[in-house]
Formats: sequence, C-alpha cells, structure tokens
Amino acid sequence: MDPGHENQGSSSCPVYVHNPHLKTMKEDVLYHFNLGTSTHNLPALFGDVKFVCVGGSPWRMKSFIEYIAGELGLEDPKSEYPNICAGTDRYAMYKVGPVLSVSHGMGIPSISIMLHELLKLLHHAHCTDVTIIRIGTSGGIGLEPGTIVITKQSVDATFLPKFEQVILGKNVVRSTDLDTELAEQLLQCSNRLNQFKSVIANTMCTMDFYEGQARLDGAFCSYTQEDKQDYLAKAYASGVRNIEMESSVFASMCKLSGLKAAVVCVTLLDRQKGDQLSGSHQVLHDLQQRPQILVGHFIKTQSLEI
Ligand code: R2B
Ligand code: URA
Repeated sequence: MDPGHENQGSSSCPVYVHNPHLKTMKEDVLYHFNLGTSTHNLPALFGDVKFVCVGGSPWRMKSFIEYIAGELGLEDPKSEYPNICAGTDRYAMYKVGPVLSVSHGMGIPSISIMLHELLKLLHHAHCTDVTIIRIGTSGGIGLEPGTIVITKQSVDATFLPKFEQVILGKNVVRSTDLDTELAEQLLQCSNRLNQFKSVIANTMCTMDFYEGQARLDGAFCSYTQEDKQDYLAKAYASGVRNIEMESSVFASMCKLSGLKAAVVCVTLLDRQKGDQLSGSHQVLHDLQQRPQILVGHFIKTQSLEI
C-alpha cells in the first residue's frame, strides 16, 4: 500500500503499519517499552503526539524533553519528566505536550526494534500527521567539527541509497528516502538561528563504529592509512559528508509508515583528520546540544502554526 496515494486529498495522515497479523491479535504487548494495548490506554496517553524525536542515549533524550518543554512554555512546575518506559531499561521515553522523545541505543538492530514498537504505538494511539526526527552524533568528512548534517539520502557502505535486510533468508532491499521539504525547512531554521553551520548532504550508515567506518584504532584493522583515506575520499566524492549507524533503517521504516522523517546529526570530528574522539567532555557535550537546539527551534516554530 502506498501511504501517499491512500491519503491523497485528505488533510490528515495516519501512521501506517503493514501487517495483517496484528488485526488477529487480542492484545499487542510492546515488550521493550513495557507498554501494551490491554494494559495502557494508548490513544489517551499518546493520541496528541505530533513530533517524535529519537536519539541514541536515554540521558540525551531526557535532556531534550526538558529543553523542548522550556521552548514550548510547557515546563512542569516540579521540573520532573517521568520515564514512560520506567518498567524496562531497554529504552527511555518522555513526553511533553505534542512532543515524544525516545532513546534508541546504538546501531541498526537496536533502533529497528524500537521503531517497530514506536510505529505500532503511534498507530494504536491513532496519531496523525506525525513528524519524526533523529537527533544524533556522527563523524564528518571534510567538515569543520560541530557542523550539522541534515541528511539528504542515507546511503550504505557502498554509497547506495538503500537498506538491505535478510527476511526469511532472502535479501530484502528498501528505500531510504527522507522528506526533502522537511530537510529544507530544518536548514532554513538553522540559517535563521545563525548559531552553527548546517548542510544538507548524504549520510553513510554503517554496521560498525570501527572497521565499518574505516577507523585505524579498533581492536582489529587489516588496511592501511592510505586505504582509509582513499575510502573516505570516495565517500566524499559520492556526496557523503557524515557517517553514523542508524539512519538507513530509520529512513526506510518511517517511509513505510508514511511519517515525515529527517535525520539531524552533529559531526564530532573530521574523519579525514583522525579517528579518536579526544575532545574534552565539555566540548563534546556542547556539540551534542546542537541538533537539540535546531530541532527544538523547528518544533517551536511549527507548534506556533498548529
Ligand atoms: C552515532 O554515534 C554512535 C556511535 O558512537 C552511533 O549510535 C551513531 O549513529
Ligand atoms: N558516531 C559515529 O557513528 N561515528 C563517529 O565517528 C562519531 C559518532
């Protein structure tokens, strides 16, 4: 089913799932969130969600909800934002007004499990017109550290815009298209903010942080410094400006569900100049605030229009 077609002419877009088996189930247990359709009133808890932000670390996603609460003037007088998934330590989830903030851990398998349950949660809650943004960190190529990359296309380690997964022993290839209009809006937002540089470019999504990203500092390495530089130069020539570990499956799953999706990652270092993240804790912490500042500003401007 093509979500775009089904919705033509309609003003609100639901969150699609494509699984006939779900209808036959008496209840749906969202195990890794410790939530479920029989135990929780998902429409009452989540029906008003319009923006979902996901990011690797539980701590960062809590800090994001505190930040966005301030931006939207929705601060809790006690300033306490409970973790909605407190019954499990797999993922953390926070909500303020129309904004949901969820952690996804590191790598494709971790974010993929989280997204299956998140997309079902939004579907069961009857949410409509949801925008979802991954805020994260990455290694840059040929960019000043601290630059934000808003992903145009998420590409694999051969620089192709696709996500491949083995299902029933067969390779299934899915598209990694993201919303071009949303990317452009985020770039304009960054330009208006004028606090740091942002670019729209391709993001390479890898299965590993070390050899998968051509690092020379892992426990194993079978290539030379020249091989590494050659690979990064080829990535750069193909339009890649940053490398991270979740964007491909994020883009492919959000597209299948008909959500407007974007990936906003800060570059922590220039990979052509090094591999180790040796900046001070404070510097790295400050850089990690940038995607949150940009997306916070974007949500604020959009909320004023709702
Ligand atoms: C960026 O940073 C993490 C690795 O340090 C990984 O989750 C990613 O995509
Ligand atoms: N995250 C990555 O995946 N790679 C980096 O180099 C930095 C952060």
